Amino acid sequence: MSKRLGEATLADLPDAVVRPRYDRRAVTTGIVHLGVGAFHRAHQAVYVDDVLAQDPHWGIVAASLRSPDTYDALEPQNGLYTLSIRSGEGEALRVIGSIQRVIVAPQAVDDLLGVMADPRTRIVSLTVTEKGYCHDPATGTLNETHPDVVHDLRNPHQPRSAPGFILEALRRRRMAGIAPFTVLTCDNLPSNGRTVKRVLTRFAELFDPAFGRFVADEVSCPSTMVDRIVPATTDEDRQRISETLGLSDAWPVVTEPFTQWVVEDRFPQGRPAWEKSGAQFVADVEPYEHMKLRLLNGSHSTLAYLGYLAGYETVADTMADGAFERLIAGLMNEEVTPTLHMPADADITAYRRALIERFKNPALRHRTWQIAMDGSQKLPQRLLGTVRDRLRENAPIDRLALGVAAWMRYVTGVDERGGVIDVRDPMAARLRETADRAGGSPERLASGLLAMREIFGDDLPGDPRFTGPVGAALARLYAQGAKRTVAEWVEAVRP
Ligand code: CS2
Repeated sequence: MSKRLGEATLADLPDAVVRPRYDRRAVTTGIVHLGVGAFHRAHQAVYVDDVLAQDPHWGIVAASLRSPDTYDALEPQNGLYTLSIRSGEGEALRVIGSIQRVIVAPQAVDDLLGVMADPRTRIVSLTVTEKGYCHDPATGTLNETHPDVVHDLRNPHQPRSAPGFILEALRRRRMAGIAPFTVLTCDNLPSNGRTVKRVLTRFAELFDPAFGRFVADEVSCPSTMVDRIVPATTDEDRQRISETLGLSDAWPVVTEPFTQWVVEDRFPQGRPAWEKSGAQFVADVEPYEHMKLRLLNGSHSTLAYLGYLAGYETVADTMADGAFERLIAGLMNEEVTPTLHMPADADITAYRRALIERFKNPALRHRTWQIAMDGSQKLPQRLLGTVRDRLRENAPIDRLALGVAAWMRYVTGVDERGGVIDVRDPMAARLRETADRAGGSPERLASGLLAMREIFGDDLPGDPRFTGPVGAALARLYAQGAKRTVAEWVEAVRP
């Protein structure tokens, strides 16, 4: 395949491929996005693409905070890339044009800060994953000893972290008398807007108390619930999509038909009319966020650890095992749903039913290994918050405990056949040391991991109603492996 997807070749696309219906040269930048991964490109960038024909002031300049990979792929394509929507029924392709330019932050700090400080930029949005907020996952407060925080406090004009970039850009705007942009976090954190505000305020305060007060009083950080399953793109996806396009696309993104975005409507500098592309604007996102983090992501992580240990490569493969499907249905219906307090118009039953089908989507090869990443940052909001709510009611937590135990078994770095697990986690080294010290004893492993307060907080490690079921589940996983444990667990806890 010789020709590349780009402005010059858009006209060569087959008719079935949807493409931008607006003049990209007329688009101006209104949004700077930090963390230009596959999720952003299959979610927010699509909502923006939908509105640019009516309102061209919201183009995106997207930054990678670390790797140049996305820049290398998209720059020769003028920022264009293909969105593939896949299900058992087939594949639909659409070229997205809302990303005007990609910046590799470490190589172009001033370029990025310049666009962030430009008065035309009214929103800075983020998908930097849980670990990108430099916070303590159990408490949601800034981790003041985080190496990037220490670095950025010493070198405020040359930041490395997402909060460091935001603060330096806000400082420059403030000096120039330009109103702050709205900070829009699109990561799966609990109360994500409030969390990012807390982190930014504390970080600013460490520079200067007056700056801390300015951030607290003047910077709007609406919370959002984002939902779309976007597995990492594979070489097979690249090849298949490029063949259909008749042009090569170095980095298409592949996703499911489902998409949801619930946003708090607090944008003092204005915002795109995203409601026209299906976003829901509400006064309080928290109930939706809880629903999504606990039902979807809690199930996802449980499936990822147990499924990986059982030898299943993808979520769909794991769900094809009936015992795993029953476990997840039971987790959602019996243990998670009673902790949710939803507005009357939200249909949890329909959401749960749709989730089971989404997890089973045979066309999405979502690897259990991918979801298993960064568990230390994910467990608190996905499983442990639910555990706390259940314990407050003295309600059983057997399935939640099995999920936590599976994470413990997984982070030992050795699978059930003695093979190595590539554990990716900012705390991987400590997790590994703890596992090594436990020397194969499930009791010692559980107590070593439970001592990590930044994950389990100060309450759970001392609560036998939590440590008991987790210890029992872990012992079972060691004794008989994940597959048999799940099969027996489903029978044992059947209501
Ligand atoms: C997944 C999420 O990788 C993960 O941890 O649970 O990325 C999940 O696919 C999205 O939150 C779905 O909206």
